[in-house]
Amino acid sequence: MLSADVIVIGLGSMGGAAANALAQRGLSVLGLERFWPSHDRGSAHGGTRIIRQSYYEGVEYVPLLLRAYEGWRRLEEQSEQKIVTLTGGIYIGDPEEETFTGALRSARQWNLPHEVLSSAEITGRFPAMRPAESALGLFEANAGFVNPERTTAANIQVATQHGARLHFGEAVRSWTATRGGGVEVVTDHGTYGADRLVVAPGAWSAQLLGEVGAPVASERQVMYWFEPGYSPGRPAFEDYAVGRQPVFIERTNGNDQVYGFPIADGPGGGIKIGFFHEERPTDPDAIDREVLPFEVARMQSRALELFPHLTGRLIDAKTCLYPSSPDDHFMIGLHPEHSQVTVATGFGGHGFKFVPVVGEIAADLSTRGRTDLSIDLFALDRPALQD
Ligand code: PYC
Repeated sequence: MLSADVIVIGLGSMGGAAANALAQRGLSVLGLERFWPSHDRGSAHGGTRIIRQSYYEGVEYVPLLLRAYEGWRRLEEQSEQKIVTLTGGIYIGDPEEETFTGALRSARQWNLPHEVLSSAEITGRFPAMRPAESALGLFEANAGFVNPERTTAANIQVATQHGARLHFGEAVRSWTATRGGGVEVVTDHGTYGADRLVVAPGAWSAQLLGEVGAPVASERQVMYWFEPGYSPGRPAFEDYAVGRQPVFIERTNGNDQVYGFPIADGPGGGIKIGFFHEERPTDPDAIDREVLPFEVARMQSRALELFPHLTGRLIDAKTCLYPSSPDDHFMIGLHPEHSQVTVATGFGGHGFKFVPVVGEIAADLSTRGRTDLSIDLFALDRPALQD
């Protein structure tokens, strides 16, 4: 039976980072992934994912984000890949709405560079957007996006350079904690043994983590790319593109929260936009990947509320899966019954920007049983996960 110090289940965003961090600490790592490297079946594709620091979801995330930014730089250096693009970020909401107020709270508490802009100032500076008159925006220059496919490829590359054995196209059927304090993992192709296990199964959490994974909903989400309608007197291509248009999150007048990105691939490209939550739990093995006309129409009419000239054609629409916890906070910790097993899941739609620091935390937990980074918010036994 092939054995290793640590087996990592799932080599997408978080599992790939964990395998990389563990291999760099000198452990023998076996990674198991049901799909191919940098696949588009889960939650780590679509060309762009937001990174930002002023975090309306909770001030507790900020120190982890500062650490993650260091990790992004290191990953770029080690893989010799360009992964990060800082083009600024703006979080727009009504003056009392959490998208804005939460971002402001975290920026103030952690002294993060930021500017508060009125609706007119937002349009003056970023002409493609015309938010509701009452809206306020927090702009941070230090935000932008990372490329998810390159991130996953970079983690795989660096992990392999440090000796990790990574198997693709090999689905895990089950794992068990063994009497001697190790683990045994059964796949389509064989049985493997290790002292420790990291389980980072994303949308497959319910299948691979039993009761611990049960609170994680695998949500079907759609990412859309719309071409602007260009004509004299309207915003030009440059106004929608990287360099001028920031990444954005917006919710005003009680509408559904959206997030999105500037045109990142040159003229002919589109603004990428999606709803934060669509509340469509699905079986990850049976997800409906067809995007229907009514879905496109709903998204385009919502997008027009913020980008009044986003009237061009739909360039593309792709589905992905968000492994979401009930309170939208991550789930990271040692398995409650098997301390040799580290669990990392529940990253929803907002976890990708934390990839390097989650790899570090998973490696800490797996090698030392604890981490010095603050992860109390992600406890596996918190009340929000209990029902
Ligand atoms: O940046 O947090 C984020 C995000 C949420 C949904 C998509 N991106």
